[in-house]
Amino acid sequence: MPSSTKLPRRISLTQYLVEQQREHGRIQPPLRLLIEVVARACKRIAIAVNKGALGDVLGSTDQSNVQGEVVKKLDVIANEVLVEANEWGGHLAAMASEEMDSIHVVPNRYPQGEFLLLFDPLDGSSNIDVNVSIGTIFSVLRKVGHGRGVSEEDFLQPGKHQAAAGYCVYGPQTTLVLTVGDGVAMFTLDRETGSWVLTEDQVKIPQDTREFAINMSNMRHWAEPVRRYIDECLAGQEGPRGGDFNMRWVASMVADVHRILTRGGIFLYPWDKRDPGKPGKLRLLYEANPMAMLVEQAGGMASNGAQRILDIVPTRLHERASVILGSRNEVERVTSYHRG
Ligand code: AHM
Ligand code: MG
Repeated sequence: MPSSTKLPRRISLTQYLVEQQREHGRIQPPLRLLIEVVARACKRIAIAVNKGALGDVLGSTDQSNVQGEVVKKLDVIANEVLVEANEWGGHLAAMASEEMDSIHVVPNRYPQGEFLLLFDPLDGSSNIDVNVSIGTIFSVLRKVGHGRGVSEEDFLQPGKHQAAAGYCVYGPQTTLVLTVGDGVAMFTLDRETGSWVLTEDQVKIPQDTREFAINMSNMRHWAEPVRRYIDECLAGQEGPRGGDFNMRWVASMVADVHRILTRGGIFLYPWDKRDPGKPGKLRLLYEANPMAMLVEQAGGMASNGAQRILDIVPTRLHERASVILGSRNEVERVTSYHRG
């Protein structure tokens, strides 16, 4: 008898989502469609990122965005890809993006759905031209009121109400990381077949870590609790922590958070004294919230020093937040220094 060759069981993103729908009842078909459309858009962005100089996608435009930052060509391309891919499917009411001053309501010619999609189309913009990992971050909310009208106010929900969140990192591998509220799953893009393959499920962040990520050049501006925490890490074996710490800073939040989800660590982009009225650098709704949901779903912690990031009630679409996230015991330590 010929022995049968068994193919390794590969679970695709579609299959994972169908199982989330069918077996766990966690998501409904419109949310499944939404996530698949975002994932498909990320594939297109990955192709543009990979082409680099050959695709004439590097460099800056002559515009700046609502945050006053110079807009790179890939920021614009990624934003357009995400908007175009998502506006016609009937699953969305509106979108918001780091690269758009105000919300983009689904045009009247398309049916309107119950979800709101928020994204940073190309995070880590300073790394685009130097061939270092960058990514797309996204967050999904439910529109609370019924009827066709949708306004910026509908987006001002605390992160704990996110229906799904994730990011795609364009690095040596293209990886989609997703939560629909049932843990964190990672999918690697198989370039030959064009499909997202589940390569990690129920990701768990180790509770302890000896690795921190922070932009050290801002040290002189930090608040006392952050300074104390990093000083203690730097003191190493001879200091109060009794052990050496390592520093890693990619300057792409997606890449830094991906490392933390993979092997633990703590990431800080805290409030600092340069502009005291500004809560931090990173944007709450489409950077801090989706990352906080992923980190919490993986057993980690995400705080702004005073409260859980997912509990912050936003007052503005492009609001910023102080961000401290990652391995639970280290984030807990930094927040205890803030309380002290
Ligand atoms: P961006 O969305 O304009 O790319 O800015 C966000 C990025 C994060 O990815 C990263 O953590 C941080 O800004 C890097 O800041 P810095 O330039 O201070 O290193
Ligand atoms: Mg960005």
